Amino acid sequence: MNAEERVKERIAAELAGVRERSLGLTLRVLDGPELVAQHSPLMSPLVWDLAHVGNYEEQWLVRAAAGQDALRPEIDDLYDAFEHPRASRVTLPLLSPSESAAYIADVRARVLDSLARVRLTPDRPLLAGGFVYGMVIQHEHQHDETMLATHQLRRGEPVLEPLAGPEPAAEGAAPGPAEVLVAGGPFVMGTSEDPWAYDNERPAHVVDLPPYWIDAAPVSNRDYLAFMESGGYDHPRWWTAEGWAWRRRTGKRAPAFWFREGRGWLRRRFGRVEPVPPGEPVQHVCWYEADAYARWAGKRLPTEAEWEKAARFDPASRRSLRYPWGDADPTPDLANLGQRRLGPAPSGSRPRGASPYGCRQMIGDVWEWTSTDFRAYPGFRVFPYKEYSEVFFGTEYKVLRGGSWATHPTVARGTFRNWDLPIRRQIFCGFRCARDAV
Ligand code: AVJ
Ligand code: FE
Repeated sequence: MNAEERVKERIAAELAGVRERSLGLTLRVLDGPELVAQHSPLMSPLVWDLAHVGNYEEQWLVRAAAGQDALRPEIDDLYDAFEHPRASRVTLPLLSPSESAAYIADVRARVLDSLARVRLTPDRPLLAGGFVYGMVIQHEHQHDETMLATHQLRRGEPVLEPLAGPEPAAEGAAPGPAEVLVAGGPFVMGTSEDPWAYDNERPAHVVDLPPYWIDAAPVSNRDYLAFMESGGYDHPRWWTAEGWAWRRRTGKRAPAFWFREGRGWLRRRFGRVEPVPPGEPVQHVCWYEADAYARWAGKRLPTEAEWEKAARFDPASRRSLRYPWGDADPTPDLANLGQRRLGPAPSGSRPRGASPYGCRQMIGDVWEWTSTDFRAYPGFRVFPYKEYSEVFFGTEYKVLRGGSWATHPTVARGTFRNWDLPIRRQIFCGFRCARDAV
């Protein structure tokens, strides 16, 4: 088998895998009314996500990659994320669940049929290394993570089961330093080589940083409760002006999905109510809350560059690795990814997956807020369309790094950049802190 055939084999396997995942979040677990319902104004009806990933696949793999005619051009507008805000999608004449299932299967059959004939050669940048197929696979996995956030917001009986059993005891928190020191100096940020990297991760460029300390693990519920119990939500001194305005406007006093019972805290997760586990990384806090916690702790959020250097720079070889542990693909003992469990592992888990500096859980478990606005790297070029990244560049969105327990290994890597508004809490986000080394 030559290199092109190997890439095609991987593409076919990944297309099948991501579709299984999408069906397991929709048609296999919920009935029609639940699929078309709006579970939260923050989210699309699940049936919108399902047909949207099919329409995206039609546009990029049937039309652009294979050069075939459009199947259903008249529905492009319905599934255009820029035409209709999430809150209004429930009012559109969307395909029904069964029509959506038939449509995405129809698209998929054409994609598999044409994949055999498409040439993944370097003379067409869209196809080189299978890029556009990787883009469509990553797109569907990202929507699967979005659908998991919809499931988390949904009220009603639980329908999701973890793919793997409970976290094995041996993988639980191991003692390690609370913070690690990253020496000052340059490192290579981003990538020019990764064939499936998005335009916003490119190009590789040198960033020189002063020395800093960064937490070896994500902030836990125990840590966050200490902030809450010391009046963290009551004192404007820990909050930026915007953050305090958010705090006052919303009346929030705890992470999303937490509620008080007696003297303790419970949380609702995928329809199950349970005591808040102290050792788990805190999830469902917005950027303002993360930033306030960090100030209260005498620290700050890491910049995006600090996060990436701590995650993937190897001071011994002076190289930036693909992942904290090296260049090998993620496995369950290295990172908690891919919805294998329906939540993060205890803070401090998986020492084998640590970065050369000793930071654990940089990949998987929770998305980590950074202090940095989502902007283009120097030398950025739109590829292949400006609505993926470029239209979001500016000061509105904050960068999150590392992926969560819900992120698929094909999406999680040391250079991947996520972004969201600083008020958002429904995504699977947490944070770790940093501070200057003086
Ligand atoms: C990169 C997760 C912010 O969900 O808005 C999905 C990914 N882009 N469809 C998003 C995406 C187009 C994007 N994020
Ligand atoms: Fe999308």
